[in-house]
Amino acid sequence: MAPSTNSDTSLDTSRNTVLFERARALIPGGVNSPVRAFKAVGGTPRFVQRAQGAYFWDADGKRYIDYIGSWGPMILGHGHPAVVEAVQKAVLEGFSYGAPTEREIELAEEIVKLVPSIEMLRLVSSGTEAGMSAIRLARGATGRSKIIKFEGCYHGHADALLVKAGSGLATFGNPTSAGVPPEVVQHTLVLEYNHIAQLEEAFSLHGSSTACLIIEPIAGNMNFVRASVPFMKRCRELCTQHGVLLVFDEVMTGFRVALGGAQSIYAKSIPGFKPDMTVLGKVIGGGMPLAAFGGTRAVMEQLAPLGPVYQAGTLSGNPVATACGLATLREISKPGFYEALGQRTRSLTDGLTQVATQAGVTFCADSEGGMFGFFLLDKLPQNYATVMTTDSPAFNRFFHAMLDKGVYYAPALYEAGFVSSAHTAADIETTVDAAAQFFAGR
Ligand code: KE4
Repeated sequence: MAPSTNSDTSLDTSRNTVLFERARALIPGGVNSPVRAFKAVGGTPRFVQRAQGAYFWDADGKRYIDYIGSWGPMILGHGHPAVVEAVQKAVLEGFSYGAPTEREIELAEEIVKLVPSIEMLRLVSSGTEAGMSAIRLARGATGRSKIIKFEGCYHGHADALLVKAGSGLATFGNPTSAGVPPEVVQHTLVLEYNHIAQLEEAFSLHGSSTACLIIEPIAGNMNFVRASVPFMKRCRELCTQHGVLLVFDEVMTGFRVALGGAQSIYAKSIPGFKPDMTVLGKVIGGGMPLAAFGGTRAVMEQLAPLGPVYQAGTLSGNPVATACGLATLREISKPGFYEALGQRTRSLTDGLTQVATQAGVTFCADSEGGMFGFFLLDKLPQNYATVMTTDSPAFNRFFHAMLDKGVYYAPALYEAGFVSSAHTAADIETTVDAAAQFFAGR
């Protein structure tokens, strides 16, 4: 199939283009997850040939500094020796058994030790599966149907969660996807992130019939938006008052922003703060398909085979994935890991902010642990609507300029970025210099 022309209409013979054409013939959009298609930023996705440390090489052999890291899992960088060794050993013992293993217990023990709000947990294979199961469990445990989520937060693609805000205050949502019947989302209430008055009104209207409130505590699906402490405190108070389960979706923030996740950060400002359930993914699998949901014993024991809430999975607790996850958790638990990672990430956001400001570019950024976000806005946004006021053509120009210079950011202005322990000070300097060149010449 002849390669398509690239943006400057010259014949683009890059192998990425050839592969993209081949992929699009057989896989919808040429990708197995939509955001990878570069639809938001335009251009040709880079097909990864291999990755090591902070880098990957595309199908043309070009090296990129990788600030996606598989959308969060690769907190140690690609191919960490201890993780590779653990996976190599595990595969020689077998790929999958469909039967319990000691390593699932070891991983559960590690997670429970690091996340005190989790007394029991169930391992699954994706964040979507974990979020979907947590919602079902919340509904089963409370006997209630309604759920509350927030605009701009993404919790995977389970039907009940593919919802956009309805028109007006505290109304129930409309599907964001074809194929989701309105009756499936009729119980999902979508509120504005960080809007305390709206939250209070929603609870006054629906608190007694709501099973759970699910939230990304630092919303990485709005690039990087923190829930304010007063807002999070109010979420906890209202959930407690109305018997609603507070579900923390830490698929992205778990073990990424801190060893104890975002909940450990809120617990520093809100004495005794704990969610009732936590959804985990990404980092706990170290790059292999593994996620989890956990919470209090009383809630988790409602799950089959103990209780009436059904949930299952052929590859749940997969022995190779648990080996990968366990090796990852052991590395990130080492003293000083997050202090060093946080400083490295902050050096990136501070450097980018400095060169943008020097060039007179409207720019702001924020970071926590190994997760960061930046905005072509004059101040950090507090909700989705503000994030989406960003000048997307300007973002796209920045994205492609950096891509051309071998710096790989998320191909969408509403996605977060990630720094690994493999990123060096030199990598950060190279990145900041590339941004400075773009800002100077924009
Ligand atoms: P997965 O089903 O993709 O493993 O996890 C769903 C999910 C749940 N909760 C949060 C907070 C998430 O960020 C995600 C998935 N994140 C996206 C990136 N924003 C994964 C990338 C993709 O969809 O390809």
